[in-house]
Amino acid sequence: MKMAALFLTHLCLFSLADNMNTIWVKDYSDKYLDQYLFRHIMGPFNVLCAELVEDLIKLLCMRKKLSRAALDLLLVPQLRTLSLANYPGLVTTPVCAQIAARCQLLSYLDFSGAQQLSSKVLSQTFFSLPKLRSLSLAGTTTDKTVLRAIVQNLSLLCHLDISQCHLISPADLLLLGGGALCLSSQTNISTVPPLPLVSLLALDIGFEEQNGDAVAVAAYLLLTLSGLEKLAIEGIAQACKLILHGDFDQTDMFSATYEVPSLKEVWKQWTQRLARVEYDNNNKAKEMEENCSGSENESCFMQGKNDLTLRLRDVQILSCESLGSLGFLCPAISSISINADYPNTIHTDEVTHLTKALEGFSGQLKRLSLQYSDFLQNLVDTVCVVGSSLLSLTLEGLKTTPSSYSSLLTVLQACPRIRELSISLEPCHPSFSLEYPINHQIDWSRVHLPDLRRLTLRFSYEHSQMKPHITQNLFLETIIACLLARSSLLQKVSLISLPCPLNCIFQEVLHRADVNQSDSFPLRCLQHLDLQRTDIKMETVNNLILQCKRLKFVNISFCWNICLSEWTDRVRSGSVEVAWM
Ligand SMILES: *[C@@H]1O[C@H](CO)[C@@H](O)[C@H](O)[C@H]1NC(C)=O
Ligand SMILES: *[C@@H]1O[C@H](CO)[C@@H](O)[C@H](O)[C@H]1NC(C)=O
Ligand SMILES: *[C@@H]1O[C@H](CO)[C@@H](O)[C@H](O)[C@H]1NC(C)=O
Ligand SMILES: *[C@@H]1O[C@H](CO)[C@@H](O)[C@H](O)[C@H]1NC(C)=O
Ligand SMILES: *[C@@H]1O[C@H](CO)[C@@H](O)[C@H](O)[C@H]1NC(C)=O
Ligand SMILES: CC(=O)N[C@H]1CO[C@H](CO)[C@@H](O)[C@@H]1O
Repeated sequence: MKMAALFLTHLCLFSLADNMNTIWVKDYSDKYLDQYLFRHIMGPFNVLCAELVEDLIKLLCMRKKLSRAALDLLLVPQLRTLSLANYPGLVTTPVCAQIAARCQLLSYLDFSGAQQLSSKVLSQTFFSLPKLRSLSLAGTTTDKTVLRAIVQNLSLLCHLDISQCHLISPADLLLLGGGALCLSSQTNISTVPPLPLVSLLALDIGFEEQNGDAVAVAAYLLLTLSGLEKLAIEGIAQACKLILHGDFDQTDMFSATYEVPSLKEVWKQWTQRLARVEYDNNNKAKEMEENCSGSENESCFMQGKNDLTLRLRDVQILSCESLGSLGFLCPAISSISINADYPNTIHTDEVTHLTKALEGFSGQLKRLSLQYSDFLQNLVDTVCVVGSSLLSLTLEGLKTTPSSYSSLLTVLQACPRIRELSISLEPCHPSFSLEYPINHQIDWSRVHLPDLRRLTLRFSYEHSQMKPHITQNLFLETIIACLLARSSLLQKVSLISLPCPLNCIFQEVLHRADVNQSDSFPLRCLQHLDLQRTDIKMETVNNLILQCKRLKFVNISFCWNICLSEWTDRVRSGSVEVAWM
């Protein structure tokens, strides 16, 4: 009964979304939209519960049907979450005024990409949203004044994303520490506590390179925002090294320039806080300082047991330097994302350094994400040192040669517990025409990832090309077949623009399913299937729809073997949505 009610609610939402612009909003947009600007509207949506309005907005966003008029009617007082990330164009000054006036219960707000708002409008919006806990302003005109308004007004804020805000300099981030990071002469925020941030994403900010500043800022933030678990800023690992070594003097110039307390002072307060929390006597921290200050020797701290630690779990870093210090100061690290393409992160011949540095995280790392525009085979050792504990692996930008897929096999075998695997590759350059010989000694039964739930293999393609250059590639084909047939918990599969035939792989997997019983059917948990730009045929898609009972969505856009009439005549089964263009 509950299921039925749930289903009915969904149907109603779908219907509302479908008819939003032709029925629900029509009267309002015809008569009022451009003539008046209402602060408050009592409309049909005011009586719905918050979750329903939130679901409706999400649905309209997903279907790209959210209009200005619809938004006017949907900004109701009960809203608690609002994401306009896909609609930067809708986020205008009047819309902000409406949000500030009407939606004061909001705890989650996403304005990513809303470039047309001035920083003044942004700041004023936050005056009336005191309940915000999560805020994304990525890619907006957020500047110092906005940060100040955030610190002064959003005292509950736990999650802040200000990535790609080019008007913020690294030093501006010190504002997030509130009064703790300003000397009393800087009146306004001297009494404000630091934000209770759990996650802060602030990569790609500022225009100029101020590398020295970034490390100092990272050190200040690490010692002040003590609740941080997820952090993406420049210089994290180097800051950990600075803290561990007690090289506080290095930042004296910085603290004088920006009029902040000395890092040593901030460090003292941090150790005292920790001491208060964790020990009855704070002698230990003081003694540690006396014993270790000025020492160039990391092991001094290591001897003092690893008591002084940070809570960071999840970091995005731009440098492979000092990863050892990161691991030592932050023993809970379980997720690392590295952009090796960023200038100076690593050089091709230095992948071995990265591998060595990651060795320190062996057995504890659950997620690894690497952006690396070089050959897949270079990264095999790197993944292997942390593979045994990984639950999620993302590799992006890799180049391939015919022999790369044997490396891919090694990578997969090194990660037996993986649940999410996402790999973006560049196809082999056509000049590598030689087929890489399959070694008959390979024991394919060892390609077994029983916990895999999400699989993405995405090859890049030229937009000028209608279809990728397809060649037989037994190695890659066998790997895909093994994953599809043996990872029976797969829920989401994206195989995009593959450079090898795919249709026959699915046929084969389905064929096996016919033979065996449905409870061992390979794709029985599959819900989402994305096969853009592959050679899949409609007959195979129809069979998948009939056999995969949980399937909800299939994308077969730009699949050149499928024509409009086949798509129109597709089998209807349950509520499977099939996207085609
Ligand atoms: C202090 O706040 C006032 C208004 O609240 C503002 O005009 C002024 O610029 C602020 N001063 C500093 C140093 O930020
Ligand atoms: C600091 O040094 C003294 C004397 O060398 C030693 O007794 C003490 O245990 C050290 N304290 C810490 C926390 O390492
Ligand atoms: C660091 O300290 C340890 C123990 O006090 C010592 O054995 C080691 O030689 C020192 N290393 C350096 C580089 O000073
Ligand atoms: C069908 O299942 C049986 C036992 O579960 C297995 O031995 C056999 O290889 C399967 N057939 C195919 C084609 O996978
Ligand atoms: C399906 O794939 C096409 C082609 O890339 C894409 O433009 C479209 O947004 C996708 N459809 C859905 C509903 O995700
Ligand atoms: C309630 C509250 O603290 N409001 C503050 C919001 O921020 C502005 C300026 O940034 C302050 O002037 C308000 O006092």
